[in-house]
Amino acid sequence: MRILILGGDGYLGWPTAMHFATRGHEVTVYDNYLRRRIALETDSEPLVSLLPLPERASRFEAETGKRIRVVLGDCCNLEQLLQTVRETAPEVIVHYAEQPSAPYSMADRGAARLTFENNLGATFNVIWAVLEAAPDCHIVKLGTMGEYGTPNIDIEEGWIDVQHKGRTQKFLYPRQAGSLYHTTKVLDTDLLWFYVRLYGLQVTDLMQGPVYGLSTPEMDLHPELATAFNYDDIFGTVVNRFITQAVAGVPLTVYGKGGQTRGYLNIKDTLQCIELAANSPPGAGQLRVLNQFTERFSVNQLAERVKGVGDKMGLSVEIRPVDNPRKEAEDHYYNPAHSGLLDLGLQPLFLTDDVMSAMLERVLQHREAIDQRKILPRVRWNS
Ligand code: USQ
Repeated sequence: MRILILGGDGYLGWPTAMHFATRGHEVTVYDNYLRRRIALETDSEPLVSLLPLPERASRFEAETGKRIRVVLGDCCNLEQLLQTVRETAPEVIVHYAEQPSAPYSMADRGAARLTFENNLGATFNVIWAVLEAAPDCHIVKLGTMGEYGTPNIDIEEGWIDVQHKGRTQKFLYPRQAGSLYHTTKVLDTDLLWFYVRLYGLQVTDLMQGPVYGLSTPEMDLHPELATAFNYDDIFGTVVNRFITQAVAGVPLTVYGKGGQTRGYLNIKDTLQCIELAANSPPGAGQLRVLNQFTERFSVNQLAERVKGVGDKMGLSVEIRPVDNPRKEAEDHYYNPAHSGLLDLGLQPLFLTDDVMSAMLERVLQHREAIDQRKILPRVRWNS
């Protein structure tokens, strides 16, 4: 397949590009380094610094003989994006090109505006680039489980049948996100659904939970092929943060009561999910929504498990709850469906003790690079 990966420099974008290129697909990555710029501005650089994309692609070619074409461009520039879509004639576009940090989106007015304009502007332009230059292309879009929030009823996979006064209609499942970032993803979904309904686009919208991990077969080929592994409060997701905190000897930062439950997945499973979605397009005029996670646990359960494995490795891990910087339910019902990707063939890789100890070992190799000033929360939701 000809695959265009928007946001191909990111935590998920770069491993996705290598994954598809290794399997013989024709891969182009497109990125404007927005995440790198925000990381610099907010003092949130990843654990190991990254080569520029063209140099990473050269390293990948040297290791595998496979080529990844790199275009440095901005999805918010429609002409630039259109040109790339015309040149690459993609059969699949994987759209990751969004500001992905909930805390950043809540930092101040400037960060909120950037998140809003970038995320909605990018999705709008992706839609129009496809309509004008590749109308049969399948858009695989990264949404988030956070679109649903934490309702007090079961979460379905994208859609729900509503019965009202004796009649029934299928609607998008109600969404109520807990940050502006998550809300931009809600708005993306509505925008995509509009263009699917009225213009016949084909879209898979993946509601993904927090991802963890720093190893894929391709990343493991050479240190210069690593992805952006963040442990700071801005870009670091909770599993990656707790693993790094355990290594640094910093008490694990459970926010509030720690009953917050989410659906998690290994970065290797993200790659499986994207590939499964790309291999089975939903068809013109279809919006397919899949809930993308493999297991769920609360923040407290996660902290206890990291402590258990860390202690066995001699790290003596402490857990110290901190005042929750976010506005979120700390004790809630959470029962989301997630059978769609399993039906497509997903073989989950769970967060076992072995997986955690491999992550701890890997982060231990970079212990000296951990900057403890990046760990405690620096953004409060209501400030
Ligand atoms: N949390 C802690 N301590 C920490 C960090 C986080 O208790 O040190 C808690 C948070 O309060 C939250 C939960 O852990 O309840 C998950 O937080 P997170 O930072 O791992 O995830 P989140 O901010 O929701 O965002 C991440 C990605 C985002 C993706 C989302 C999926 O950054 O791009 O969309 O996970 S989901 O959470 O399902 O919406």
